[in-house]
Amino acid sequence: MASQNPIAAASAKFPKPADRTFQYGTAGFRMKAALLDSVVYRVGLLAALRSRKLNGQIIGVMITASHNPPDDNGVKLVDPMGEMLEQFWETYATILANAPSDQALVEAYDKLTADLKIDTAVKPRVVFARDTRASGPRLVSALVAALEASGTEYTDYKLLTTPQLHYITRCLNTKGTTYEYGEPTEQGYYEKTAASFKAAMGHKKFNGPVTVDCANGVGGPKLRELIKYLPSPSEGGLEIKVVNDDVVEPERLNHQCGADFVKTNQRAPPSSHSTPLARCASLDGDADRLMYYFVDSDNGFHLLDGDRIATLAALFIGDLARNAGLGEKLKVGVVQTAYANGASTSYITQDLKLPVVCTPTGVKHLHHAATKFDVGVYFEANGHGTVVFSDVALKRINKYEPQSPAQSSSLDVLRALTALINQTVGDAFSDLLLVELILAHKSWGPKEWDLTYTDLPNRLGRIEVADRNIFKTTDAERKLESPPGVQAQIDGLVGKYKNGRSFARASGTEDAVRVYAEAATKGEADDLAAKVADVVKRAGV
Ligand code: 16G
Ligand code: MG
Repeated sequence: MASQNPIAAASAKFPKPADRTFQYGTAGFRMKAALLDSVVYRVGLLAALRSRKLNGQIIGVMITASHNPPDDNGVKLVDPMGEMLEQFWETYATILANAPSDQALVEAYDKLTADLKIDTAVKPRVVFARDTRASGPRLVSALVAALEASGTEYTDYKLLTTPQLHYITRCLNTKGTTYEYGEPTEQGYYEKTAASFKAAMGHKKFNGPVTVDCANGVGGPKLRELIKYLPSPSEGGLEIKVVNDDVVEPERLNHQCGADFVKTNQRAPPSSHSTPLARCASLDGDADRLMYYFVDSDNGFHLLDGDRIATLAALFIGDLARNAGLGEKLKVGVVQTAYANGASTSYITQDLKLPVVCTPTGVKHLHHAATKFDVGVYFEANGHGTVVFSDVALKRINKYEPQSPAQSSSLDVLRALTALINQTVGDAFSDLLLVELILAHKSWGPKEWDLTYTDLPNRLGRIEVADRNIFKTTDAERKLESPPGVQAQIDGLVGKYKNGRSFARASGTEDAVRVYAEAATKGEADDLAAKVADVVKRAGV
């Protein structure tokens, strides 16, 4: 009898809304929180299957909707090394989420167990955390119901940033091995981050404070916690001013603040009263994205986005490797998406003389490509990203005997950075500290950073069409292969603009097609974007 099956019995408490089809998108399931209970329950089952399939390695589950409005929520899985869920399993997530009844769910679960040859004798293990959304605790109960019904051992890490959960997942799975990543606790995260920051800082001075807008999300209280572990300004440490850290009024989350607000509106949050040339940064709602910005002496706003963080990190790490005597032995490369400003790509290839790879949108694609380099710097323009060091690179960095005091000091900084930078996923905290260290080492303010190259004017548009799925891309989303003929029209338009570049792709998170265009002047970029949008509209009816 189905009702005696614990999975079916618990599922009955979290019925699937009949009229909905769910899809594991670019970063998990994300929608209005009211619709998510059945989805979270089923993701809990999938986490159990995934852990069993991987011989009881620990899987992470994060409940967050990142930069989305307070009424939304979402859920995503973290693989044992702290990476995003292996792509193939997204299909299984979608299958479980859409099983129309409790009985159909049990059948789908059993079928996956059989098809994937999962050993049911293995005890699954899962850890989970959530951001500050009001719906979080309710969704946690759906998750716990699934973990109990599937006989899973679990630990609730309560409130964490997304990158903290990725960190803890990797620590747990590497504990006691030669790849031990750190202490699998929130405190362990702060201690590791603070110790490596201090080591990388040396005796460098920070030129004034950095103000961090925490999007009124989980990043606020967690950043305040991290600060307790960092050297204080009176000890020569960095002064971090925390703003927009109200997590008591849930409706303030991501409202008129945060990384997405700044990137989309190309302006500071209205709450910001920054003085000229002061460094400002914004996190998103789960602290895995970072944006920098400043106003100049004429009150002009300057955004320093993910492309800027990537170029700054690549410049600094490339120099460090050379100065440490490891220039020939460490292949540094940069990974971007089609959204990267063309000027940043030219700067990396022509000035920094480093290779650039372009991948489709979404952290998992960039991360994967970055692991192919000894040192892979990857960032999306929207501020998601990190730097990953391969095992070979880590060995070389740790074993190398410096040949001079100058080599030795560069090597010390490089070693500290390998520990500071979160290797599992982009982490706004470690990215923030990395940027601050680089600026201090170079004695640069935001203006010097901004002057490394000049962005090409650009425009991003959003077009609603009847069915976005007809827009299929190739060449890392830079070209449309369907509908037929559309790419030729875009090419024809692009050819008419100096430094013109444009592409259209279906969003992975919203029901829309996005159009990006850049050109030599703002007017031309706007014009090109509008014309390409027209082509998309006509093709999409
Ligand atoms: C998700 C992705 C982000 C990507 C964005 C694109 C992760 C953790 N997040 O937020 O990397 O830039 O989707 O959204 O992978 P779009 O497909 O709607 O343009
Ligand atoms: Mg996020």
